[in-house]
Amino acid sequence: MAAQPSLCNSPPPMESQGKKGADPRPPSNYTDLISTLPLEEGWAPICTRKYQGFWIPQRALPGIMDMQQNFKARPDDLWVLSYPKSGTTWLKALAYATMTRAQYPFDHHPLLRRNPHECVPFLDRTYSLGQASEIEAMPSPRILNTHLPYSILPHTIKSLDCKVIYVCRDPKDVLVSRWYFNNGMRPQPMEPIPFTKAFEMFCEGNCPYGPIWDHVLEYWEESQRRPEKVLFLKYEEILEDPLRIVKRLAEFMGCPFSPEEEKEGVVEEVIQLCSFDNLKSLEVNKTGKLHPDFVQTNDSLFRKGGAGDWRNHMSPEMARKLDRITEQKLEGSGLTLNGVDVETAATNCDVQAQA
Ligand code: PAP
Repeated sequence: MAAQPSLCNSPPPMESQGKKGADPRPPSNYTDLISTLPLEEGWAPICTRKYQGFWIPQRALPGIMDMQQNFKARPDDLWVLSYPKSGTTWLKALAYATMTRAQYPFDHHPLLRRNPHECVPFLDRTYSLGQASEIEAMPSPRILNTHLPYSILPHTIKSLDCKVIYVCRDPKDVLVSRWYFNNGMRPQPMEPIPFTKAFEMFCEGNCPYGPIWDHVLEYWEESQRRPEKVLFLKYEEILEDPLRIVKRLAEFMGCPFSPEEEKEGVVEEVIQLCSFDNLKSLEVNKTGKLHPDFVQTNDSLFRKGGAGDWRNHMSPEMARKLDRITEQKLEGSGLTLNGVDVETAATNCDVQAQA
């Protein structure tokens, strides 16, 4: 369904591998299999292939297949997992700041000099770049990240019962965030994807790592089965009550805040360090890049923040349609996802990311 010329073989965008000549490459023996998988180009320059039920970015697939076969989990690995554009960057920062709070003073913290994605590696990319050895060299306990759905995770993560923190977000805001991010990747003279086209593709489940509902449901069901191992969070609840969530996060990670820490305001310090405004204002997040070949600078990860920006892009009918699909897909699961609902949105202002 590509209306644009194919970009599948063009230089790599942010969600795909770099092309630096010196980078070791992942094994190419998956290429034949990948070429047989259904192809989707509507989100160009990200081209996706339907792999084990999900639209996975084509450039990431060799690395992901390599990871599925060869990744060696450790029992104390902590996984930060998400559907893209659901709050990954924020959760990485919060988990990393929580885990390392005794190691670094807050005014000299690595998060002040490094983007959260550098502190918590995104394995889909690391493996695509052929840099798995960097992950193997990390000291324990490691905090690691992937956008893979539960069913596609390397099996050692499951067999070793690793802890998982998953964050989800209102699909309407995920779509808007994805749309901006994707448009930022489109080289001149490509026009932005018309929002109505992005909306239709998203509603059909066609979006990188989608369908979103299947992704979220897999982790939701796992969190119901094994709550001590899978912590399921919503972006909107972190916005609403960051103090409660960060304390919960620390307990889950096995490093609860002591009464003294609470009295000294350490939880608030973690929240402040990882806040949207703080991270967005840092030089590394204004001008830095995660890889020299990426089109975007890190500021594309800190666009607007908050809940409800969908109102500025969707008609109430479109929002109702997407809400209805979400409700149908999640029916019977006990999970709801519609952060700021259509009726409330008509009267309230945005819930901004001021945590
Ligand atoms: P990724 O999947 O590419 O890693 P991810 O971090 O999941 O992206 O999502 C980006 C969204 O999180 C952006 O939302 P927006 O487009 O609606 O603005 C970004 O602004 C938001 N975000 C990033 N950091 C924070 C933060 N510290 N607090 C709140 N929201 C944040």
